[in-house]
Amino acid sequence: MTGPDDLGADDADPGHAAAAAAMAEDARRLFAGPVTFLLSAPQLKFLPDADVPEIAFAGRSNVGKSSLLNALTGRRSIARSSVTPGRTQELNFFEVGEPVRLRLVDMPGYGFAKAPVKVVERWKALVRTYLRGRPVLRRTLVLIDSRHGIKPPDAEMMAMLDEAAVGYRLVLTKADKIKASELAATVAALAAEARRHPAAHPALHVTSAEKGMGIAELRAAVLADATG
Ligand SMILES: Nc1nc2c(ncn2[C@@H]2O[C@H](COP(=O)(O)OP(=O)(O)OP(=O)(O)O)[C@@H](O)[C@H]2O)c(=O)[nH]1
Ligand SMILES: [Mg+2]
Repeated sequence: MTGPDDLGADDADPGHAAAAAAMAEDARRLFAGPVTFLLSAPQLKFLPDADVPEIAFAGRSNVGKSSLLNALTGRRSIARSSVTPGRTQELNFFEVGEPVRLRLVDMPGYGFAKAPVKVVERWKALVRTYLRGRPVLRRTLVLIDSRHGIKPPDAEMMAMLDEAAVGYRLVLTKADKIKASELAATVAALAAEARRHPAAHPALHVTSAEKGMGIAELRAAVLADATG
C-alpha cells in the first residue's frame, strides 16, 4: 500500500500509470542485480566518499531495518538481522547496481534499553551526525512497528529530521503480525501524524519483510528518491 498522494486521480492518467510501471520495472531489475556490501563504519571518519546517492534505514532497535533491507534486495542475509536487539552496531553501506546507482545504509537502532549507556550514546551520535550532515543522503526511511505505532524515541527522531529538513518516509514493518482491522487503524493514525511533520513524505508504506508485502512499491520509491 502506498499513501494518499498515490491513490486516486493520478492513476487514471495513462501517462502517469505507464511512467510508474516503468519505474517499478526498473527498480525490480536494479534490486535483482548486483548488490554488494561496501563497508561498515563504526565512526564518522570511516564513512565512504560522498559520491553516490544514499537512502538510510532508521528505526527502533528490532523494528526490522536489516530485514527490510534484505527483503528489498531479495537477499536473505546481506544485512545481519537477529532476534537479539542491538544487532546492527555500525553504519553499514550496501551498493546497488553495476555501475553503482545508489547505496542503502543500515543503521543501529535507537531506544534499546539494555545496551550500556555509553554504547547507546555513541550510536545515537553517529546516526544523528550522519543523518544531519550527509550531502548525498536523499531520503531516510523511518521504520515503525505496525503493532506499536509511534513511540517517544520515534517522535524524537522525526522531530530531529524535521528540524534538520532531512526528508523521510514512514514505513510500517511486520504488517503480517497484526489483524487487518488493527492495521487499518494504525495506518490512518500514522497518515494523520505524517501530515503534521514538514519533512515527512505524505505516502505511507505498509510492509512485511516476511511476506513480501509492500516491498515492490518501496523499491520503486527508493529508486525514485535516489535518482529523481
Ligand atoms: N513477522 C515478521 N518478523 C519480522 C519482520 N521483519 C523483521 N522481523 C523480525 O524482527 C526481528 C528483528 O529484525 P531485524 O531486521 O534484525 O531488526 P533491526 O531493526 O535491524 O534491529 P537492530 O539491528 O537490532 O536495530 C527478527 O527476528 C526478524 O526476523 C516482518 O516483516 N515480519
Ligand atoms: Mg539491524
